[in-house]
Amino acid sequence: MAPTRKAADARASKAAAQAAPEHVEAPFQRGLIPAASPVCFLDEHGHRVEPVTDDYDAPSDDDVLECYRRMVVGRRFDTQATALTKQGRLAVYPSSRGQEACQVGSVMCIRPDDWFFPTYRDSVALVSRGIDPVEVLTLLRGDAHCGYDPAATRTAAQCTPLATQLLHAAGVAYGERRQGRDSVALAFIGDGATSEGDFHEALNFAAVFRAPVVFVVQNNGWAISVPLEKQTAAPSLAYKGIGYGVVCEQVDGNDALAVLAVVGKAVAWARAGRGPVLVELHTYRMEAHTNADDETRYRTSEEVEAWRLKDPMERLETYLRSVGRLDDELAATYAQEAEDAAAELRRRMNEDTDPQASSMFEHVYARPTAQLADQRQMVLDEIDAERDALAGKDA
Ligand SMILES: Cc1ncc(C[n+]2csc(CCOP(=O)(O)OP(=O)(O)O)c2C)c(N)n1
Repeated sequence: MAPTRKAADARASKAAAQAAPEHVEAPFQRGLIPAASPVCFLDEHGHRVEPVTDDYDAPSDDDVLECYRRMVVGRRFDTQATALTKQGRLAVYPSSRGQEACQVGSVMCIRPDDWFFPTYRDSVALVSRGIDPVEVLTLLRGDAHCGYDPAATRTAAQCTPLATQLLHAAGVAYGERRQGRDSVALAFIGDGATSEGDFHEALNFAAVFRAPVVFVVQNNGWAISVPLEKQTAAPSLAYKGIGYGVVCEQVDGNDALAVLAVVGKAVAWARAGRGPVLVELHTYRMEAHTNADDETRYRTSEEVEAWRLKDPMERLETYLRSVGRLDDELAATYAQEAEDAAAELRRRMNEDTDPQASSMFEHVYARPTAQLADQRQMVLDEIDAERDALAGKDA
């Protein structure tokens, strides 16, 4: 017999209560209101500063070092993927360069049995989550909707329709809770996509049903050529949670320590059954929107240069060297690991694949609609006709 909603809710509350670690108090002493300025532990040069709030403990240097290692591997993956577009081996690539602390730091805060809902921009996060880099790039090569198994990896396909993944995240997180599990969902979104209705619906649903979702906005200042000031008049995107009763915070997204501290606490809060959290990470997209975009048409080189000086990796390297956790030898080891991974990626991406056109119709619906079946047949007929035409020419 199907469990009643009341019984499922009771089970979910019990699981959440059991999961609640004692040290999880209100993450934000100010209630729903985010800090007046972005939370940071490092200044722009990588030196420790007094935190703007005492709501967060600094992460351990072990975690910070691991974050740095993954960021080194992630950045090398990113430059390799961009190179593959120039070699005709990738159809399109939206670079993560400059956003490594956001992506790696956030993903480090979730467990393998948690869910992750990435956008097209978040390939470095997927690699950091341990997904095979070639499977990460399958979508962007145009071979399939998704190269990895979303159920096995508990990672949704990279989402291109803006903000739709947030509704999936809210639904999955709520479902986990109803089934008495303490898994959370981490969902990424860009600044531009916060103008989509789906963003607001997802926040509202998650707040009302206390779904354990951590919404992370990577505010990189631009939605292709649309700057943030044309996107919103809000003082910070984090404020958008307040109207829905979602606790929110804003963070320096180029400070890996701050990302680890705040997203870590947000995940613990959601896991403890206290509802969703909205975290805005202030960062910058260092490259064009994708390899198909020319960013010099809408932003100045002075702006890009100003952000280059706040590079998340250089700041982290300065910090780790200052506390004696990184030296030239260890840095060279990480660089070699990244280089080896890039060489292996290059080798594998240079192998030809043989994707079947009809496969794009698979895994769209559990039961294909009549319209989808018609479209599939149309594509197969076109391919047959093309083959016949070519055979005629050769004859
Ligand atoms: C529903 C929808 N509308 C429009 C687009 C076209 N589009 C693709 S990316 C993009 C900009 C998104 O900017 P942002 O959310 O800031 O993310 P970023 O690319 O900067 O990471 C737009 C408008 C789309 N993919 N989906």
